[in-house]
Amino acid sequence: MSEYDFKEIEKRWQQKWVEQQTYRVEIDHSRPKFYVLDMFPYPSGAGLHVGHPLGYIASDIYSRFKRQKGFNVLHPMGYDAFGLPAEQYAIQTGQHPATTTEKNIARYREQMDKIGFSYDWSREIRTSDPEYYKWTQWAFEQMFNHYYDPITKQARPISEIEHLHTAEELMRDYRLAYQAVTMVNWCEALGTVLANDEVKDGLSERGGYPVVQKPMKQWLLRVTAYAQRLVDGLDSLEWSESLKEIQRNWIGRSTGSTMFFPIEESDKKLEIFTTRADTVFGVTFMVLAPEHEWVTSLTTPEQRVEVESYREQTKKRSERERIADTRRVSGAFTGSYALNPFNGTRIPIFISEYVLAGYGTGAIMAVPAHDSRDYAFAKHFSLPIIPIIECDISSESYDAKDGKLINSDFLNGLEVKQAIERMFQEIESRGIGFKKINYRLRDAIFSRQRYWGEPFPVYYVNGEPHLLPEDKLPLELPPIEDFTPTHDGQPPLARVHGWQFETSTMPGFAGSSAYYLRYMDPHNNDALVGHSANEYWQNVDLYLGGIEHATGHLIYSRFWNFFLYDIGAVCREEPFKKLINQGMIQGRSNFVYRIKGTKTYVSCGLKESYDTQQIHVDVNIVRNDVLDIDAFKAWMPEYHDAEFVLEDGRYICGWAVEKMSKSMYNVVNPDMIVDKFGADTLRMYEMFLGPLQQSKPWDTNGIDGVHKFLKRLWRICECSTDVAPSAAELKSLHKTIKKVSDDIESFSFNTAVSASMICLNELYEFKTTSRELLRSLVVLMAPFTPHIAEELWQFMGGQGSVCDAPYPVFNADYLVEDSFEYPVSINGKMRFKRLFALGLDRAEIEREIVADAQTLKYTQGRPIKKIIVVQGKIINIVA
Ligand code: ANZ
Repeated sequence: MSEYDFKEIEKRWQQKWVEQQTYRVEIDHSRPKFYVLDMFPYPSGAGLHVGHPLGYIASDIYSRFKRQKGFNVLHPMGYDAFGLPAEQYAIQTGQHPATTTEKNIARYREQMDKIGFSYDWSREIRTSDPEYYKWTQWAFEQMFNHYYDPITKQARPISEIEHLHTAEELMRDYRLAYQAVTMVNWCEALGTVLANDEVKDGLSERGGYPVVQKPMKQWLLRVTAYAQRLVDGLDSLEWSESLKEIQRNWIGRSTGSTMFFPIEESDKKLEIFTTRADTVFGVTFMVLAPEHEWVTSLTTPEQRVEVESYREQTKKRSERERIADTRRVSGAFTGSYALNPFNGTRIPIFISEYVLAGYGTGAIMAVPAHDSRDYAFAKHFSLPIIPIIECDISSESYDAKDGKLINSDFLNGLEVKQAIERMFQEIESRGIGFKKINYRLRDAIFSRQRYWGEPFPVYYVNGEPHLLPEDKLPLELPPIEDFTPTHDGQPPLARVHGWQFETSTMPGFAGSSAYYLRYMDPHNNDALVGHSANEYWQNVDLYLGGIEHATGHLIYSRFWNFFLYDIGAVCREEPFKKLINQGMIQGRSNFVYRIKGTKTYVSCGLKESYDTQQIHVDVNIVRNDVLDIDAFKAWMPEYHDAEFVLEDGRYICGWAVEKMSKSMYNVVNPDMIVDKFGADTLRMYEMFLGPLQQSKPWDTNGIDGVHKFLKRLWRICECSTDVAPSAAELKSLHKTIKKVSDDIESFSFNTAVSASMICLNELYEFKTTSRELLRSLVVLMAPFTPHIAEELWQFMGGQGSVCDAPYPVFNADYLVEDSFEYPVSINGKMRFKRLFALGLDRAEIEREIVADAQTLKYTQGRPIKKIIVVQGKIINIVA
């Protein structure tokens, strides 16, 4: 063997893996399956930076580890290829999104290939591929043709109830994919609907154009039907408690009452939702959402102008802004009154934006004494505030749910919790309302007025939607040239001559909702996933991805999968058993310091003596915070004739941890690291950076250490011989086997790497040459550094690929200690330590310790009065 030539080795093994189809997996009933999935990437134009592969490396290590442990591991990869950025880019440049997506995918693939992942690429999927989105369209059609039966708590064919309802009712209340008029953020200038986070203060984030709330017909998915199952299912999942809590809050289950308040001089009754029915004697006004459908009929002629102008104003604000803004108090009086159903008190009815149209019934009974928003409103409009719990409300409301009730007729004297229970009965027995469970979760808007997404397999006859028959799927996205909306605000597909289908397309989450299933059986023409493939692979055992998907993707895909489960298309209800969120890799930026108004740059340690300006410098021309001066001069024309004030002959840069981004010149490209140090070093180093689940800065400074480790591994294996391992060597190895495998199981990859390093150091101290031992070490390293492991495995006579070398089995016997380092205490003071074999008897230990030079030193020649030896624990000497 020779030098560790990582370039040659990595290239050769990557080729071999392809030729030998090392990572291809098939159903194999003789082995247990294990499914490891990465959240597939959206292939953006910028390519991967070192932060992206962090999760991929971790899941790759886990996959390889499981494979060595005897599992049949499914570890696929693909692309979330539809989406907005490609379309925005198309609008700007005229390049078709299909073309740019293709290009970006090729770049991603090239970058990933260099890192040595064990993906089975024969299973690759792309959401924009008609063969794939056929199944997205198919699922949509199934949802259209099913409803949720609350009795059996599952989806049922719509045909079962079709004869009981009108087409409108089926659409409004039953179909799981349905059309409805909803409020959208409409931007006239851009001619499009915007997502909530694309709107800031009533203006579009891009361009700053006015955005108004506008009712528009949209496709929706009835996710709310599954709200309870989405909550309940969480208990069975191995997800972090914090992630589960995010989902619980998002679903927002709350138990309360629906109550009806008669309207004065009318036979109508206003329906409200409250979680505090016990406060009904403290109601001093009612509030409707400005969009509530009764606003017009309740508004008296005198109030019309005020109410209409208020409604006009609120149209400008998105719901999110309305929730976020708790300080601003505004509203308008409708002129009408409701009557308290318990005591007949007249209650004025207002409208205000703090009541949201989409939650509960869009109407509330306001109790200013015990709700802070109601309190602020009452103060603003000088409305009465009646406490119904003993408390002080002189400066703020008392919102807590405890205390004794007052001013409340038959509830007086009860504790709040008792009063709430009592009210559930009272409301029902008096026919005023009923107990009701509400969810904050909303049905998901499923259409976008855009081009680059799945077309809906829907055509219209007299405005009625009809489905394209299943055997005609996929309905392919037609090619177009102009990606902007039409002048009357229609989506781009409206421009396509002869296009007779729905013109909006499906949103980003459509294609990612069931992709994990397709990997099980990617080439099946008859089903999203065939029965036998699904029975074998079941669901994802380990899912790795970013926490930013906690609500969107991870709610939608659970919903989608629950539905497929209900209709018998899949065998598992939950898609992702265990989920790990990897932390973010932040950038570590570097700075140079320019003396203001000059071309002179001062090294960091000297900058205080000058009036300087801090400037970002490309981290790729800095090494261990030392600037490569020539590279700096060549970096940009303005630095060409730069001059420097150095420290010890070097220019030291300042640094800070910031988001990894192009504008801060702190983006580190994995290709560059692979080029310089090799993929194995990159893989190991990314894991070494710190705990997987925590965010941490990328810091290329430490990479040499890891690279050196691999060189030493190389060298020690190079000199391997046939000798049998010693007990000490075996102990070091087995300690490491235990540590590394336990750490991988608990996703503590950084400590696994350190343990391997410690082991190698020990083996160097032992001057180990045992091939048998080193082979085990190489197998242990293989998940982290597969290329060098393959090479060394072969070199040391291993059979087949190291990927299939069985994982070394930990043997505790090697760890049994045969000696003990005794603490020696003299006259009650711990003085030194001394090693004795554990088999040694007390008399022998006494004899040796008395003669020990250290003992003589600490007793200063005084006679020894007593020696107490506690075997395996301590030696006490009195002198
Ligand atoms: C009377 C009351 C008295 C309320 C009181 C609270 C405290 P959660 O837990 O989030 O479900 N509410 C109902 N619908 C609303 C809507 N569309 N927009 C804004 N607020 C709405 O909260 C339910 C409570 O939020 C309900 O109980 C209602 O105010 C308000 F001392 O009714 B409560």
